[in-house]
Amino acid sequence: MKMTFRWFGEESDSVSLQDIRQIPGVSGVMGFLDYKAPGEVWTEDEISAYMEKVHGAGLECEVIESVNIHEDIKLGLPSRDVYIENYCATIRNLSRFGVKVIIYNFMPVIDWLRTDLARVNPEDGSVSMFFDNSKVEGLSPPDFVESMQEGSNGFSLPGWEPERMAELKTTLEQYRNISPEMLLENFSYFMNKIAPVCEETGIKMACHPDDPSWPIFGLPRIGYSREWFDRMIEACPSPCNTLCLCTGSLGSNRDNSIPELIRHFGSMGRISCLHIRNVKFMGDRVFRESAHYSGDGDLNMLEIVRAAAQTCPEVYVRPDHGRMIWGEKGRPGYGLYDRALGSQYILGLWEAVSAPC
Ligand code: DNO
Repeated sequence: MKMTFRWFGEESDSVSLQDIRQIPGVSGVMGFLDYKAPGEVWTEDEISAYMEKVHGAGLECEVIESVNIHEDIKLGLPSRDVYIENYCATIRNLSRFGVKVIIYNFMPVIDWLRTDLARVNPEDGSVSMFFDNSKVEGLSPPDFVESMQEGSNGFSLPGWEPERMAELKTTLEQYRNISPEMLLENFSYFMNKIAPVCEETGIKMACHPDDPSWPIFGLPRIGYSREWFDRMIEACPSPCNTLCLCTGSLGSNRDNSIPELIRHFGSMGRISCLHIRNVKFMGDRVFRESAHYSGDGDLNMLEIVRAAAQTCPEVYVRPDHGRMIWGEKGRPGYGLYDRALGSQYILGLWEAVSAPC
């Protein structure tokens, strides 16, 4: 297992590489070029500049999160072939700099979604992200964006960037006739086209689940259950077709047992990355993102870590979304303190479950 930390780059992160380097047991970052639009080639010069900084700080960058998929690929439009070619060029370029895994998602239009980015937890004054499904029911994404912008204190969610939002109405229209089955076919087309390049370069693709893990806004979704992920793997059996199993995303749906999912896909060799975070349910499809500690949320971290240590011991891990604590201000979910605490908790569990009896 390698413990890593997400890093958005110097201009876009309140956390520095040195901060990350000082967290015990964290050996690298899950890296990102935040200025690249979906569909663009990541050039060698751009990757090299980013890697120089990370390596200069004494950290590794073997995982990239994310190289986002152009909407035309998900929609299966004829123009997808150009974007798939670009994707292949990016895979080749990243592999030249020691990247081993690329995380991505196949969610139409939006990435992860919360209805409150900064909800104060009354019992201790910490601040969590929060989701209440009744707040999105009956809303369309444009209504939702408007309500988020009002309440987001200037923060934006990844996937909700202004350029994407400008195209939103047209994109939504294009998805009207796309069923989940068609989305799966478009996934299969994409994955089977890039698989030879992944195999030649040794790169694994790691699909991030839908978050929250059920269909929303009437958009088709295929990444939220064991059944769908089984079908995604069947659609492209190449060993490069793997998952970034996010405990908080899949755990938002109470039908998913996270330790069971890890054992299932881990023993098939299909988990390259784990995002570990906890959720606390406050009703059906209502939850807040809690501290990583099992006692603070509804997921059993000991069983999660045990399942991972037993079935995918080589996995890349990062502590996912933390709360804002100790007065910290940062990107929602991506402050330093709570995630650093989470990393130590996960490392402790990992050490304990791996110790010989
Ligand atoms: C949320 C993240 C996601 C993830 C993408 C992968 O905090 O885990 O935004 O990076 O879905 O493409």
